[in-house]
Amino acid sequence: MVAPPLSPHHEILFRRHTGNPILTAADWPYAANTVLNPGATKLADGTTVLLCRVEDRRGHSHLSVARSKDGVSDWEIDPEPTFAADIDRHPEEIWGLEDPRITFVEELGQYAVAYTSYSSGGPGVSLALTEDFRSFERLGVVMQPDDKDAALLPYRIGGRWAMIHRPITTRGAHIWISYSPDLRHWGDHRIMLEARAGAWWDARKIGLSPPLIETDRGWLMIYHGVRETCDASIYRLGLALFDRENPEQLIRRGDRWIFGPHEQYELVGDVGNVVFPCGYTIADDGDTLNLYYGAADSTIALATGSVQAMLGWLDRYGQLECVTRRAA
Ligand code: BMA
Repeated sequence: MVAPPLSPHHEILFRRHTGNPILTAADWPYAANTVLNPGATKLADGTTVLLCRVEDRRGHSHLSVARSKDGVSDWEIDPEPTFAADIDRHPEEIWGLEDPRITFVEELGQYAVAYTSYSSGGPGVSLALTEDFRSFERLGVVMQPDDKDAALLPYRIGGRWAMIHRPITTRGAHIWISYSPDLRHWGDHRIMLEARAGAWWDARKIGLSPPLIETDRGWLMIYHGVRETCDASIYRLGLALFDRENPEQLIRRGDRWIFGPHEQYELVGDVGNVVFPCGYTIADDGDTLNLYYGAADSTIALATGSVQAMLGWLDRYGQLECVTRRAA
């Protein structure tokens, strides 16, 4: 399948790596159906860690670590699942673990991993802590089903931890923020960004993609918007900017998508027409952003952009928006 040519008049914010997809099930040291939607981080020694979702032929997923010095090649993949369902102690993981998002939390000296625990009641959000991506301490379910697309902010805001997530309510699939004194008890739930309606590219269903990016102008959010057509759902990415001290305060929201499925590996797979990033790393220049994404729910791909370019783009294509805040 080949997509029609793109207009040369759109601004390009992300360039795909020429070696895409950079990781596939064929690279895995054990049998896997697909590898997708990795969380990402860079360790203190510069190693890129991808916490990859690996789906087996039952349809259940677990998480496995791939490490690389340059974040592109020579991946060392754990020979067995790194972080898999523990159904006896955590029945909420009965149908697997999906879509991890990693935040380094300096106060704890640990990485927080927010992931989808696929329970028999639907997908919920679970949280785990790790120092080394070898052993994990589970904090259990922090947002009950139906909820996903979650990531923790790296430090307390006004004394409280903050987490972004995407519950589905009768009003639709919007992005929410919630607060906690201890990472276990969550409340003060507020809508942060709403899906638009009608013909918009991000109508009806949106969700956080990778964790928020801290910039000198605020928290930059890359979010996914889902366009439902009679043929398929198309997963594309957009941008929004939030106040640094008060992250539920929207500053600007882009009116058009910045990245969408176009290459064959994004169009064809278990679920075609999907680009789905759960993680990024930032290069030593403090600006170059390596975005790791699941392509067509089947493989892992990489695209590179610039944080400053995204902020500049938001100045041109972003609109100030008043969001009505509603309590849960
Ligand atoms: C979302 C999540 C992702 C998946 C995407 C596209 O709801 O389940 O894991 O990549 O749908 O199928």
